[in-house]
Amino acid sequence: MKELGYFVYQIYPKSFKDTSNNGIGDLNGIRAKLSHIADLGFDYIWLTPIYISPQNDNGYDVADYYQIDPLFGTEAEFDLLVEEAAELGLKIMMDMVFNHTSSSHQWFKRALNGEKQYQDYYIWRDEPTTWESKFGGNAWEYSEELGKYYLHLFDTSQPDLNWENKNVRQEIYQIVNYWIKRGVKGFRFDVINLISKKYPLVDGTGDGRDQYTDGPRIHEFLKELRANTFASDEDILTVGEMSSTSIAECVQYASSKRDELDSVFHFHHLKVDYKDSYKWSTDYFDFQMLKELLRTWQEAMQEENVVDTLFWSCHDQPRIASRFIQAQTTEQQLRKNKCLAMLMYLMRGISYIYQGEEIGMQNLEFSKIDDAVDVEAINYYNANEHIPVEERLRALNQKSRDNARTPMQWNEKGDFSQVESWQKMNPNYPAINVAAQSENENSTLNFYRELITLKKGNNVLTSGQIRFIDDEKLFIYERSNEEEKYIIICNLWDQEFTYELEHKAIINNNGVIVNEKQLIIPSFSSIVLKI
Ligand code: TEU
Repeated sequence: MKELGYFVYQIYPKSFKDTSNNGIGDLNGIRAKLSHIADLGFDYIWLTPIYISPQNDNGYDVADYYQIDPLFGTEAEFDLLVEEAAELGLKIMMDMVFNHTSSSHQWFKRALNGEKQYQDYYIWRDEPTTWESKFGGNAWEYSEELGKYYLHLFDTSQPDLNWENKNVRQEIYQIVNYWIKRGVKGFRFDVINLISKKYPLVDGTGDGRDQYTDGPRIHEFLKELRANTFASDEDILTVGEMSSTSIAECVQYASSKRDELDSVFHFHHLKVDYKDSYKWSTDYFDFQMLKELLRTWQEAMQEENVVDTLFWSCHDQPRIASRFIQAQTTEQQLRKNKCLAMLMYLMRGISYIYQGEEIGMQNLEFSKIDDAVDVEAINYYNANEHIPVEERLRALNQKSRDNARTPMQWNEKGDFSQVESWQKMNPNYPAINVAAQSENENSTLNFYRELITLKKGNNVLTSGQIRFIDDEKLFIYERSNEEEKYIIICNLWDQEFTYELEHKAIINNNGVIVNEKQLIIPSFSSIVLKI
């Protein structure tokens, strides 16, 4: 089992740091900022896709798995990045997108050109099923060239690969092994639980997800992938991104007994602000659901001795600082940032922190649809003309993936790029930036540093047992082993609560007033007590 104390920093290269003055972040930008990541105490850097791509889905549409997109830099710069990161104790984790390729990949082009061998790399049907694409619309696109429909669970420019074809699987193993040879020490597999489709292909229920999610051959495929690639190196950390999955499946994906993956990403806890499961709903938060979901998953993963992942953010989620109950003042916002961090990262699992989260970066105000860049956001906006414009913009403000993809705010001038950036920077950069927070002891950034240091140096907080304590308004859990016990209490609300407790030592305090037997916990505050 992999270490539960690992911390992974996720970089969205396009928006991290531009050094080539084209408004797009690059590998040299990452190299220039490695010490920011190393100083915070991270073990791994996960890079979202940097391969050659038409960028219709920001690199998740790969046209060549073997080459770095010149947009981001050169092959030599990548090697330097791996080397320089290693010198600082950081390993590189690459994003592997194998559910689909780009339609510009030569395999797809050759398929359209009539090469039967490559047609079998993809999934075709004479008539579409009713399946819906994750980005809206039907999941089948007609090909004039072949007179058939191909499957694309995401954008039309992302045709799904046919994993039933052994040649496809062999190609994939070759790709993974190629990156292992280049010194990569981790893999994040994009929507990996969608690769096994149920045959024959039929409509199924709803949007069709029951026909391809956690499909019939998924565990076999993952075992084969591992055996042919990363099984050879115990040092490699793998994580699978799972779409609409279940605890039972995840326990199997990440069980050390089954030889599939080391860990999984699951997203249920990030749908607690989806009213009636609808992503674009606004001004909604179900605290009980958040508590229940985190508790159930944590308990199940612990019971099965499986590694869980802890995360609030990634490039597909709105900014966590802007989610749930809204802070009314800057002071409250600061407490909220810290409270969220403490709640998540002292639980049991490998922690993933997304660029900008460590300084509490926030969602964008969308004043017009032109502010949106993401294909999913634009599709939602265009498909919902019956909803008033202001309401749609509000939904984008709260839920669009664009919120996560605005450039990193390095100092009071922004300092992401010398020229206009590919995506507008959040105008709050003079107030929220790395430089200002580095100098401020009380900042969100320094709290993340403190929390990472605290957890990594503490056996109980990494590998101790977790137990949840039910409370109507507070989020409370204990971490313990035979010798020690810690209790973590978090108030995610904009009101004060009290909690009766006999305690001994306080190792962390965030505005909580401690009386002899009672804690007074102001809005958005949290505390770790040693019992
Ligand atoms: O995302 C998978 C996925 O299904 C969701 O995160 C989805 O994009 C989101 O819920 C829509 O609201 C992965 C990548 O992380 C994402 O960036 C890609 O767009 C997607 O796969 C396709 O490769």
